[in-house]
Amino acid sequence: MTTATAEAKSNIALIKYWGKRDTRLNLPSTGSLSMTLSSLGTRTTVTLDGALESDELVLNGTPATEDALSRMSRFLDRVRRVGGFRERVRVETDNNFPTRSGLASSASGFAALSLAVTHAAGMDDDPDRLAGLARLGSGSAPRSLLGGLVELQPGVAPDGSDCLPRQLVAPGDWDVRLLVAMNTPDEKEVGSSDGMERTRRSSPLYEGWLRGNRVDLEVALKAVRDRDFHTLGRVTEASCFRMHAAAMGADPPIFYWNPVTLATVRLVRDLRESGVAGYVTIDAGPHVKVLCRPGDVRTLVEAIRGIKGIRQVIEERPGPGAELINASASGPASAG
Ligand code: 2P0
Repeated sequence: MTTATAEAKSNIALIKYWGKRDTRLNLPSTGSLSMTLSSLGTRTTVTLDGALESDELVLNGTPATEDALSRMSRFLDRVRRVGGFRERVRVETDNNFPTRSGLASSASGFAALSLAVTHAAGMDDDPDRLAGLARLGSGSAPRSLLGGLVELQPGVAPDGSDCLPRQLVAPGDWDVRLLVAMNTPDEKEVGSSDGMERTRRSSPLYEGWLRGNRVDLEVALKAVRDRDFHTLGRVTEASCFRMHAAAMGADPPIFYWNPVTLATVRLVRDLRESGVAGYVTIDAGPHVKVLCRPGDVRTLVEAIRGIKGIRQVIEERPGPGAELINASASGPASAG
């Protein structure tokens, strides 16, 4: 048996990924730009066990649903093929935030799992290969492998070999904050993969979203290079609203917002008019994340906490990339 534990933080896209150019290889149609978080994340322990007949998944101390297990097992089958091993895998994973609620649990989950399982299987630690594997699990997972601000290019290669994450700013090199305003512990109704596929197939706004994204990403990359906070904030909001507009244009339409989401958006806009610079982004769930600078954190947090329906506001800063916590072996993983 060999075991390894890895930790990965969640990431939030400022320039969103929404739609795939290849669904089998999970390749994005658009580039994206994200911030890896400092506290919300996943810790995963993987054990390769020759005595197991099937993969096992324990999520936050409870055996996972059939759906979650089969998604993970399909992913592990691909890792087994690449890594040339046969053992079934026991996976124990803990998220320190609600799963499937639009807080990027699949990004941190598949980043941590990829790192842990490749290590437990004794595969080489080539970062590009690791990113490729993580992407097969979840399109946003390669971004969680790196810390700070990260770009993920869609690439053009049919095999996805040029779809790789790149660190733009290391944690600590630009002190921006992201306030995560949680308003419900409920799971989202439409998962990201289904939502983006439905948008691609049925929303007449999808083409416009793709065109807008290319421009938004260029603007955002320059803003990051120039450390131009306001331009980054404005384009962050634009990317978010364009993504959601494209999703709302799908058939049937996809709404991730609830009334508290909209109340939070309006509050942040009103505060901005009075000189408090926060910019919102929203993922495939109802929570609002607010990009801001350190000096505006207190005012924003106090104001957001005053909104009826807000349960918790978590302050995040650019955080670390995925890390191996420990690994041990009681015999080599057999090559298959
Ligand atoms: C993002 N999201 O860029 C976008 C914005 C949600 C909204 O990436 O199908 O779980 O596994 O590639 O990575 C969430 O989608 O979807 C996501 P798959 P994933 O963060």
